[in-house]
Amino acid sequence: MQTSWIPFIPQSASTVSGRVDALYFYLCGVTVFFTLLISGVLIFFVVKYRRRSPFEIPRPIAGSHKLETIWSVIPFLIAMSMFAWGAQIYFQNSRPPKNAAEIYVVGKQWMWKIQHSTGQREINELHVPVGRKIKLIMTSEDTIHDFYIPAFRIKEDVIPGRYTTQWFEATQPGTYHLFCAEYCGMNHSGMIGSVIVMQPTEFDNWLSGNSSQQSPAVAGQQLFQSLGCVSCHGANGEGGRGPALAGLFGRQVFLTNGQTLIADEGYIRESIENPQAKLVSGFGPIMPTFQGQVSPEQLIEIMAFIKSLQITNPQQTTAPNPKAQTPAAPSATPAPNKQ
Ligand code: HEC
Ligand SMILES: [Cu+2]
Repeated sequence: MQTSWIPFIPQSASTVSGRVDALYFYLCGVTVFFTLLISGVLIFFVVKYRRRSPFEIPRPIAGSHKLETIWSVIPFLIAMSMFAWGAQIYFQNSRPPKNAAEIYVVGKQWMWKIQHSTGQREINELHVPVGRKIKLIMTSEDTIHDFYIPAFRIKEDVIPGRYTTQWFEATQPGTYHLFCAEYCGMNHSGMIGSVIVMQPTEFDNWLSGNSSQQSPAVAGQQLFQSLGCVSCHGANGEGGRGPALAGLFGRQVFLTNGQTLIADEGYIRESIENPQAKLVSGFGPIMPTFQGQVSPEQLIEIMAFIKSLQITNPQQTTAPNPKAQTPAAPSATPAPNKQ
């Protein structure tokens, strides 16, 4: 593992890490500047206004509106510059680009389980190509964990019963630290791993090296049948007693209570575990709950199947790595049925 030329600062190896560092140096610069300024002025005044005779009475100070305005407005502007700069990086970091390749992460005491969209699985290791946008969709099987890659300057909580995402684009091949950054029990300190950034061609070879594995979308399709979802949603998610699921992901959903929302991972999970919570307009509360019947990893597979039912979207076909995309063609037809 390489380190950076500045002590204590991890190597910088993603497209956002330079921006995070710039903000960090700005904060340090402001802090150092004012520390020196204030202590310098303090020492200067101590000497200049020292008491020279025991009977000396200083001139009373009436106050100055001009000075007070200056020392309020300047710090305010500096604080706002920190806020605006930080918010900008935060927004950029928290909105994964649409064409990013998806990788699923499940945290568990005390390991990271990772699955690529081709079905390739790994534990405590994350292989990614250099120069491609990667979106991590993360959940936990037990307690709260936190997926932290210092060299990429990204860090996000991984929460049971919820999906959180983060994204990055690695800029340099190499091996980097992966940590759990949320105390999660006895072996928390052992919940570490490595991120291996490879050249795209090398990565593609690695990814296809174990092609016997089933992709999450295909496994999800089998669950969709064995759990009986097909009886209401149709074998290809075309709908029936339940709403059509093709094209659901990212689409607007109208609810019985008049509200609308965009179907994301969290909504789909809730629809499966607690279907009565948000009823789709035009349908009754007939869907049974599947809470406790599907593991977090199976939920991810069902989700991958529902996503593979997307209606053709031109942006998907221009994704940099068709292999890392959903195995089923991004169209209204389902993943190839293996049975
Ligand atoms: C008894 C019929 C039935 C079964 C079985 C069933 N569903 Fe549903 N499902 C419905 C109905 C009706 C709705 C709409 C009302 C609601 O939101 O609960 C729905 C809603 C949904 C939604 C939200 C759809 C939208 O347009 O927002 C998802 C996702 C979903 N179901 C997935 C599943 C999955 C996955 C399974 C199998 C594990 C399953 N369903 C099993 C009837 C069913
Ligand atoms: Cu942990």
